[in-house]
Amino acid sequence: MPKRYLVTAALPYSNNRLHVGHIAGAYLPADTYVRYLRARGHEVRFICGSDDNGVAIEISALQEKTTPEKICDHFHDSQVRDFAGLRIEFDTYGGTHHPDFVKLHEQFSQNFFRRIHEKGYFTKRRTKQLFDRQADRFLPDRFVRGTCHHCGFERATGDQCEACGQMIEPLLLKNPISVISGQPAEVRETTHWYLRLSDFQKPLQEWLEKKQGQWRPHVLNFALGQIKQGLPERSMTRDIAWGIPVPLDDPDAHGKVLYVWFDAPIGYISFTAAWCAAHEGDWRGYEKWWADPDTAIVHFIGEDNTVFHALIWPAMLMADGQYQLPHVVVANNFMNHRVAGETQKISKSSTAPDAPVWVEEFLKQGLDADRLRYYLTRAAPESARTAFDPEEFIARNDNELANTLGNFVNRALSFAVRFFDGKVPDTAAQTDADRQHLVRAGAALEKVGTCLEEHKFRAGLDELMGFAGLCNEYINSRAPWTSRKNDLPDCAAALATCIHSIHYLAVMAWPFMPGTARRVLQMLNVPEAPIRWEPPPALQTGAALGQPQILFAKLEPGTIG
Ligand code: B3M
Ligand code: ZN
Repeated sequence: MPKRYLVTAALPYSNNRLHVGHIAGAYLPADTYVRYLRARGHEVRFICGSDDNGVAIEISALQEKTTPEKICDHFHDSQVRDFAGLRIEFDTYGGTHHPDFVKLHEQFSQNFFRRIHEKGYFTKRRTKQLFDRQADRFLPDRFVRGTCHHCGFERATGDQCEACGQMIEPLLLKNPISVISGQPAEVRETTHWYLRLSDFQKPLQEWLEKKQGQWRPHVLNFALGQIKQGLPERSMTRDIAWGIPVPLDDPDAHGKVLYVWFDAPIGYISFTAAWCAAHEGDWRGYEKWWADPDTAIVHFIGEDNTVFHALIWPAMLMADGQYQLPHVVVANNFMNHRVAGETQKISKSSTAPDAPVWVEEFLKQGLDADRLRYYLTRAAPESARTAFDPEEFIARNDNELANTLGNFVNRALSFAVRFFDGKVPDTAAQTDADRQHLVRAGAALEKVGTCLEEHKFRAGLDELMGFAGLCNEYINSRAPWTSRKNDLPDCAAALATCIHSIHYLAVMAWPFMPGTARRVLQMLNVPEAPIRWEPPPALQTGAALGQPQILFAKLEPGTIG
């Protein structure tokens, strides 16, 4: 039954270039999933955009001696280019402070805050906060660093510990240091509005427990573990200048902005509304996606965003009570980088600026983006951290894409050009082996589909490549190069079966490698039409095929630095 899906991928902060860890973590699996859902005939909106507000952007602007607007502008555009280069195609790519989106976004965020406030779920509290005397400003979130009070990691930021993933209570950080001046931070008083997450502990737990068996265990275990420890109240306002003003008629709110993690997920909603305004003439169309239980909301995120998407955002949604809760939160772990036999974290400070793990740098090399999509799905950190390994990238490209998938396609189609005048051969002499092979093709299509349905992208690609392997075995065992000399009808039937399998491969490859799927369809001379996830019909005997090309050339060692 066709259904409606609203799929989101985490909003990347607009203060950094995208790297393969981001792509493998959230954007590529989301794009793969969306392509599959569409091929199944579902109605889908795929929403993303830049996360423009908050402390991270303000710090970048301070460091670069420029304005937050300029930083956002620059990186928003770079993100748009990177996604396009990788064929990751959102319906809309918004930005929480982008000129085309900020007005709606501000309205949605402020109304959301006001409604929760009216319902009494915030506690206004005068509290102590870390302060930088030299810079004369408070130090929220990432403006401060220190030793994690959970695990002892020494460079934890004041919002979340990178090592253990847990939320940080900045006042509990040991040896807190200001990121602006490098000086030890001191403590001063200020006022903030805290969301009482503890009010939602029970409903969150009940909701999450119902997701057992459907969500990845590491997401559920993490979220349920946090609930067990007890959810602290979290301040939803900040003492910084860049962001969305706190919409309260209260002198204490003056000069404060919403916490970026309050407004960012609301971006998913406001960008949907912006899409509706631009394409349907009425922003209110977003309700069909957000308030109608016939729509399944699916969030793709990286592991460090789990606490926000599995606990805080659902608590906000429960407090507000107007929208649906997420149907699934799909989280991947981090992807590191293997350099000279060592595993390193990918980051601006430790990764070479021209390393191929930066999407922009990868694309500069002129390699087909599908090779990267393939590798990143093959090495996807679905249940544990993995690493981008340039040597493995080349080996998989050569052994799998070139030798297994590309070789089969090329062998079969070149043979048809040489000996069947570039036309689809006759199937009249089809054998049991041919029929069985097509049964296997149908089964593979179904298995890949089930994997994608269950967000098992790696396993889905394994199935696809398993079938490509069977195709090679099949053509070897049917040996059309032999039957050509002594049994032409048999040769024709075998080759027609190969061509039919290639059509299956194109359908299965579409979610993973859309450019490749298109090229294969061109080689089959099948007209461009939306891909449908169903067994493709046999091409007509005598129909002209297109021009075969090498699908994937092998790569020289060292191509990917
Ligand atoms: N910008 C964090 C990140 O990029 C954050 C995601 C927001 S999703 C609403 O890791
Ligand atoms: Zn920690």
